[in-house]
Amino acid sequence: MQPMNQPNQPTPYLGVLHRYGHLLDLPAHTRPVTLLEGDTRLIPVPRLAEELGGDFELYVKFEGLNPTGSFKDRGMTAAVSEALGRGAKAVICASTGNTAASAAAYAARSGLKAVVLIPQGKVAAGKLAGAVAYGAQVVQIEGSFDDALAMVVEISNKHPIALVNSINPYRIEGQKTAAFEICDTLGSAPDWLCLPVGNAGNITAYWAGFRQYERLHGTGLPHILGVQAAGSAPLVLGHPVEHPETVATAIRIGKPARGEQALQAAEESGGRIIAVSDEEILAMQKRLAGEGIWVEPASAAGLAGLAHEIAAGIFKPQGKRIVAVCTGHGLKDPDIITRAMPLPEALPPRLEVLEEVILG
Ligand code: AN7
Repeated sequence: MQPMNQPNQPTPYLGVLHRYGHLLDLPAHTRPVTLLEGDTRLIPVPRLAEELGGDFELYVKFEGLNPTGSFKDRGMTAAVSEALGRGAKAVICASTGNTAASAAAYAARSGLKAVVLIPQGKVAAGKLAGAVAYGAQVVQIEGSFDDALAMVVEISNKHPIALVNSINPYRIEGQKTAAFEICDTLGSAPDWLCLPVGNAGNITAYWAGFRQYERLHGTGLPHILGVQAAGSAPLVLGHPVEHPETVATAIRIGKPARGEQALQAAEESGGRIIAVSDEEILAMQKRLAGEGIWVEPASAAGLAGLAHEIAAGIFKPQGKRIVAVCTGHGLKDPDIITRAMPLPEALPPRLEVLEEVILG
């Protein structure tokens, strides 16, 4: 008998713990909970590179393509899997929004209760809606993210509720997978990695991930450019910011929990941490959207920092391979676009009117 023609059976993708779990320091009791996060695209943006004034390779690692629309899902799959395996019944976090949505989704997936604390009035609509949709108990704190974080640390020390902020080491373990993916895609580490910095978990994890891959596979190490918003730039100023402010609400953080590690990552890698203005962040958000990549404001900060340094003549990109991490999807924060948007013109349903308007 002739064998039947089989359609191509691609290897199934089963999430970052399945793909990279052997490289992550997770306890044996870990019970994987996944939404098939990770495996995000590295999108080449040659036109943007040219506009920025250089002959160099530029890629966007678009982390907004994760299941809940941000990079947080990589660390959250690890943290919630560990909490579930240890027998936790609930998880808790403080959040500027994305961590909340991610914790809520992974808790829902594993049947755990999620409690999320957010700073009052400063969380983008898509993030709050996500946390609510996934069934989390959402509490607003009349204070900043930093106040909320101090509270969840205290309450998780007192009660059997698993803390899933990036203070939790398993968040960093899972988050390292983004660095592994970049090396696997490019065949080596890029020359530079630029990314936004808020509570500093992501930059800490990237650096740990790149170092681990260098030890294992000799993939080299990137220089890291971490970028804060000027109104929330404790790592640039060298002291905490009591009342952080920025349009990039995701990184409106005045006392980064892993600030020391962020500074160390920047220094060890031969990179730096800088600040850019809200105007520069929004301008870069617009330029990226012009490439068809809509990211939330905070996510444009890394590239805004790169653009700033090139324009100032501090950074010479020629011949380099650069990856910019865009941490969250634009859909998270639609208000930032619609707020300044004139309502689209309303027309009667007649072809000649439409022709007049679009063809002039
Ligand atoms: C889109 O969700 O801190 O430096 O509570 O949502 O690892 O904190 C979010 C942070 C960058 C900064 N981009 O990353 C939270 C939260 C986006 C973010 C950051 C965040 P970290």
